[in-house]
Amino acid sequence: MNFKSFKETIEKAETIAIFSHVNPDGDTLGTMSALFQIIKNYFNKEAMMVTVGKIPDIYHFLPYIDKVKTPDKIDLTQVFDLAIAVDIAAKDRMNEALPLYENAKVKMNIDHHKTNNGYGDFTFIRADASCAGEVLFDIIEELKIKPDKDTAVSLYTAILTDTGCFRFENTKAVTLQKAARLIDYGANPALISRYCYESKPKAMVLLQANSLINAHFEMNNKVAYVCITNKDMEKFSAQNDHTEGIVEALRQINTTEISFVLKEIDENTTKCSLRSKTADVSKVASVFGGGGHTFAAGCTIRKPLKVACDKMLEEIKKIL
Ligand SMILES: [Mn+2]
Repeated sequence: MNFKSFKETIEKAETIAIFSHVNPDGDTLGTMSALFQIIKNYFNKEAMMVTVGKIPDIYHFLPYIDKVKTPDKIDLTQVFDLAIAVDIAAKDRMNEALPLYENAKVKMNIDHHKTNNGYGDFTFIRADASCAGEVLFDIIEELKIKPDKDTAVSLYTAILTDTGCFRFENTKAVTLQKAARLIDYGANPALISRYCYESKPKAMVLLQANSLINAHFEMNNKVAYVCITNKDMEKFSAQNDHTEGIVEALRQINTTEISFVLKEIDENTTKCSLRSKTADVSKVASVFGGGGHTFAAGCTIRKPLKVACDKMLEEIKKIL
């Protein structure tokens, strides 16, 4: 990895945009917020932060996150000197913001998804890293750039959330060592945990309870899944990001090998999140044009909820 190219590319650029993926999570937002601050404090430059979809309420504590723009608030024909995608496995995860990335003169890609095909002129992709935030932390440490307190908060949030509070397989000794260094730089672990895990809206907790009560089980309880309709969402006044955590709750069951959540988007579109304990669910997701990691993947299926469900079960049975 050519760390110098990170520095030189940012130094050369006058206008910079940073992209996070659609329906942003703690890693893509934390990494974007950290990169924004590094560009601001170390390189003395302003960058524009872009995302698609709603930023979950729990992440509003992240520094500068109120500056993030959605495509409807941006002139998508402008040409940036540099566009940087963070935590974006595939370009189409930028959705409506993609033209802005494509139009940029130079493109950078910072990620940790093994399915990332290496789009962009300068790529920093490490599948062994726990999250995109860890890749960025490695880059700045290599360049001897010291994160300030707020930057440490953003990077710590990326690591904390993508490792599921240091519980998932991507948690390694180096992950904890890096998290510890970020605490030394000023990140407050108890406070960040409280923001991320104990600040859930009531609608989210009730939607999760309702989903678990109505969960389905297949193949001797090895497969656990739920289907969430728009009606369910209305019933609890739930927002799209309120489905987060349900698929992990299903995996917690001791018999579960693979869990998935199907969410109705409209009558012909269904979103799917997959988790597993040992099977490679990124393979299942890629059948439907999605991707992700071995134990955590996702896809969008252009079928009605019921049909998508049957197709998903069919594919899962092939790998179990
Ligand atoms: Mn990530």
